[in-house]
Amino acid sequence: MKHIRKHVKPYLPLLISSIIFIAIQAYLNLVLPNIMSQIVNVGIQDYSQKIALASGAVAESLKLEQQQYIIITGAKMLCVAIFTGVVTLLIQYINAKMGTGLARDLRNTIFSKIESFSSAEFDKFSTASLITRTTNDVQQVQMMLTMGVRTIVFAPLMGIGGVVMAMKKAPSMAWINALSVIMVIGLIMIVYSLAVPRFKLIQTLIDKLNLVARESLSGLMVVRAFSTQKYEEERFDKASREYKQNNLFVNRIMSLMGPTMTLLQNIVPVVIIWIAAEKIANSQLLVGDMMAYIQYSGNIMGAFMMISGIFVMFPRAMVSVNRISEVLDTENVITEKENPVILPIDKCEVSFNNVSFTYPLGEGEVLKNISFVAKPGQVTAIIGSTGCGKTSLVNLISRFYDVTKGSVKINGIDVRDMSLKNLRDLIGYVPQKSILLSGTIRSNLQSANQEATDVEMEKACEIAQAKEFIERKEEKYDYPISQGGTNVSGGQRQRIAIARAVMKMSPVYIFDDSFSALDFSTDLKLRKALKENLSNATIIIVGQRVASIMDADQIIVMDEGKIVGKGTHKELIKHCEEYQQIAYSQLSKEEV
Ligand code: TTP
Ligand code: MG
Repeated sequence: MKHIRKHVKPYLPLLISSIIFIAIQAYLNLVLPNIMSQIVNVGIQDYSQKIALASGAVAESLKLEQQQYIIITGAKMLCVAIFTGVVTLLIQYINAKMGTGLARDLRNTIFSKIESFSSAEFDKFSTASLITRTTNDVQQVQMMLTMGVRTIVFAPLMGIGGVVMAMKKAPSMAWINALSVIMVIGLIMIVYSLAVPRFKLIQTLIDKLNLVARESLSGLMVVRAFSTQKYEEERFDKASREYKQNNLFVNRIMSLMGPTMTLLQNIVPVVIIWIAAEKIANSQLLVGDMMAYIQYSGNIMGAFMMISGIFVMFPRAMVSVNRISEVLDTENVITEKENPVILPIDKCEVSFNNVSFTYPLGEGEVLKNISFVAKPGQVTAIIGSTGCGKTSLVNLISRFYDVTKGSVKINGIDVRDMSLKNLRDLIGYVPQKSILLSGTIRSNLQSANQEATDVEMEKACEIAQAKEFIERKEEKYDYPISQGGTNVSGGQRQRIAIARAVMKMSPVYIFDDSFSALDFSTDLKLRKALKENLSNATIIIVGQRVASIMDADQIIVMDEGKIVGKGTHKELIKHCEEYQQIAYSQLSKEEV
């Protein structure tokens, strides 16, 4: 709740003015029946009696007076009604402004919080759930605020005011109101107990629906290739059916309320007229008062009805509030020290010192006792079978995760002591799965370095062997890139991602299996260009192909999370069994 409170704060003036207008609206609503009863009691009943008793000219002037009275009082009613309309409009306007504004702020806060998440936090929430939390859950909160404020202020005023006014008009009929209120409360309680338990369920079902839809849409190609449309359809159908059933249940119950209330609202006036008729005949009650009484009893029931709406909405919104708080309260695992060290963007030596690592949600150590030094001006290659922990290892340098034991240091400074921005400024990183953002080639490249000139950009693309295919395109650097970069080939995507990293002109480069989609000759040209142009940089290359790493200054051979060999190609081929196996499976005797 504290997050919501914090977000409401800027809207306090709006909130207060909304409350004031709502109070005015309630007051006007209470005044109206009273004026109406005057028309009937005085304007019709009193004057008619007087006119009946008078005669001739007196009667004529009384008739005129009666007409005037009715017109003036009617005009009063009209004014009140128009004023009520204006006030209602104002309330709607203020509430809409407040609600949408608050929702926007809240969404922004959640979004920036999510942006600060590291992989560890992303593992905790699913992407689908994060999306629902930023959209649907915020919407629930927005609804609660706008409707809630209205109800919390308006309904009690209306209810209490209605009771007071009704008691004034006809105290002897109070039991009718009491009875109708009891019936309304009973109805609310039944609906409440049936519907509320489903709300939490509905919110999780939206997550699930979102997840299934996202998965089968983003993996559409795979679904088609394996002809699993039917399976996916059934999966979606199941999720959607479950959602539908619960929603239907809740809505059916809720929609029962409408007709039942209408029934009550129509029965009560009949009862009132029935009882009042006798009192009127006995001159214990005025007709106008009875009419006002009917309206007040309607107001009282309406107030309870509104409160019931809140009772239903509130638990639902609370579920959403909690889901939002869960995101906002998540403590980032990767945090900065108070006075972080800032290293100059200069030569960097990366060292692993007895590093062990376990994934936050995983079991068992993925990396065990890793120690090595990657020196500036050198290429350090990491090779090993799939799943041996290469990606996990390089991810520790950029602090996508933190080490469990040991330390990763840059120029002797623990990466955990550095400012995150500084750390990441030092590193040009090409992930194993190259991801481009929607936009153009230019916007993707510039995301790494806003200040880079066109010449620098072209140079980076030349190094990454991307220049040629980019310049063959009609739009060149303004070639549009679709979401995820799916409209360029895998190899092209990799090369744009490499160019993007090179654009940073950072002292450390990490290429996680980044040449896998390139043919041998491009691979060779690219590595040569890297060596020539980034001669001072610390380059760490994760690779699968011996051919592409055999000329590295240092090769680290990994197996099941451990380092099993370290050295140059020549040394390893002599002494390291695992390396020999990999090398002989890929190269001919002469090549080795
Ligand atoms: P990786 O570090 O991804 O292994 P790798 O990069 O050597 O493999 P590849 O050549 O295929 O790219 O994974 C090592 C282990 O860590 C593996 O058992 C899976 C596990 N793991 C997680 O539990 N969570 C993760 O986010 C990742 C990336 C890996
Ligand atoms: Mg990997």
